[in-house]
Amino acid sequence: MAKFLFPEGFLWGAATASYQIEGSLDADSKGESIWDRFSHTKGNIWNEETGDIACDHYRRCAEDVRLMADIGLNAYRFSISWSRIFPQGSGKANKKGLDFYRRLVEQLNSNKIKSSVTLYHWDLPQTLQDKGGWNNRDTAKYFAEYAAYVYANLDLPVDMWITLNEPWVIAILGHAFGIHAPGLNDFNIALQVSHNLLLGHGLAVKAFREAGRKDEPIGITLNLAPIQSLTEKPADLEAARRSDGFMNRWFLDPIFKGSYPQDMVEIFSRTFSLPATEEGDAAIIAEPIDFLGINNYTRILVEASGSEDAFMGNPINPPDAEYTEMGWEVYPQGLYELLIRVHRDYGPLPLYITENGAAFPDELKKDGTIDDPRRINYLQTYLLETWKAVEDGVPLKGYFVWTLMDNFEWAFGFSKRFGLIYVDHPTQKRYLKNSAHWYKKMISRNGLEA
Ligand code: IFM
Repeated sequence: MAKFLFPEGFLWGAATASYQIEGSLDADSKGESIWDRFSHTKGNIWNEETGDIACDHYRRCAEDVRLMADIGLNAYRFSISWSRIFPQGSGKANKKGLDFYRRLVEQLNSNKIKSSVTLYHWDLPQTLQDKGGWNNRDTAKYFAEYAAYVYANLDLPVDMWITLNEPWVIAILGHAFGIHAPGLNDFNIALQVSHNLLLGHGLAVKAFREAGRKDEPIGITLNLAPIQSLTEKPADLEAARRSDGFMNRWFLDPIFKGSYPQDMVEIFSRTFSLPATEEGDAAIIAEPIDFLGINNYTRILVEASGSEDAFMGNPINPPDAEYTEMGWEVYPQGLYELLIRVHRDYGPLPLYITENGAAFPDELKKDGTIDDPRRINYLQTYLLETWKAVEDGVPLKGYFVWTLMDNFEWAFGFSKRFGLIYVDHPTQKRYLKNSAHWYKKMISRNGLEA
């Protein structure tokens, strides 16, 4: 049997996000977030579900850290809920909110699990949304102030800091497609939001350097996908190039090259208003970072849409491919392609896969087991491609499965199970799936056997 071992010190983790697991929606003076508001608005979420209780992780945190230790994770990525720390978004801080995360980091540290802290995974304080949310440039400044408070007061060693999770999703799904909070449908706003998010990221990185948390790295997590053209026809190739500009380069270029991609500026400006910017923004956004976090689940295959001004091709779902419960094509070789490309075009800098995983319809058997071979196969094949990328020189330092436990999958409520741990939501009982046992073995070998 061949072995595919990863470099020593490689991080093997799982990831979560505050709103998806914590519950305790107003405990210890937490303020309302846009996801509280959005999920309580009829028609937004499958089966009218909400994150009010979610996995009750706010109260079951110690048990959950024990489960992480059982699986053998050496890293855990979680996010801080801004409205626990600043219930009104800014102004007076709520010490009790931060205490929860301090306890969590303490428990992780004492279990030798490295902590990866995301400062923003989508749950903006509602009071800031009432002032325009991310469409308001001031939100970037409030974000940096909140971040600075956390840097100064989460006074325990933290292993990695991540400013934002998936700004593309925040801007586009939340402000152009209306399927995520705050539920807007305006592409002009989405473009402005993308800029303000990037600005908030840059300001938070600057504040981090000023906070003097030496030896702790900071970066950002982007959702990236390899984009492929259905054919070699010039129109399809052009559609793929634009789709890549929209999905990937619109965020990568300003962060790593100091400017928005010129082709996309030109294409967007045919139909939309470009974001309002101020002098100095580009330099703030390009403030150097220590690593890039990549979330990847699938590839995007496109053909030309027929419209001259389209910024995205028509997506194609090959009929003979395998799909996850989200309808996402299982395409492991795309992760290899993506890692090589990001390293080539934006490196050299350490990379992490901060999310990768799959939802499948899992079934809890009477004996408390969950047999999830398709998830194991997904993880195994994606990790094999990851291994190849490392062999070919990509400085990848860690991998986080999405997700630790079945949780609130945004507009899909609890209907999609991505977890290594099965959560029976009515009882909140947790059960390790076979994939968790598989992951544990893989971590103990520091690699795959195939
Ligand atoms: O659940 C989400 C997560 O919050 C962000 N990345 C994608 C995951 C699966 O949809």
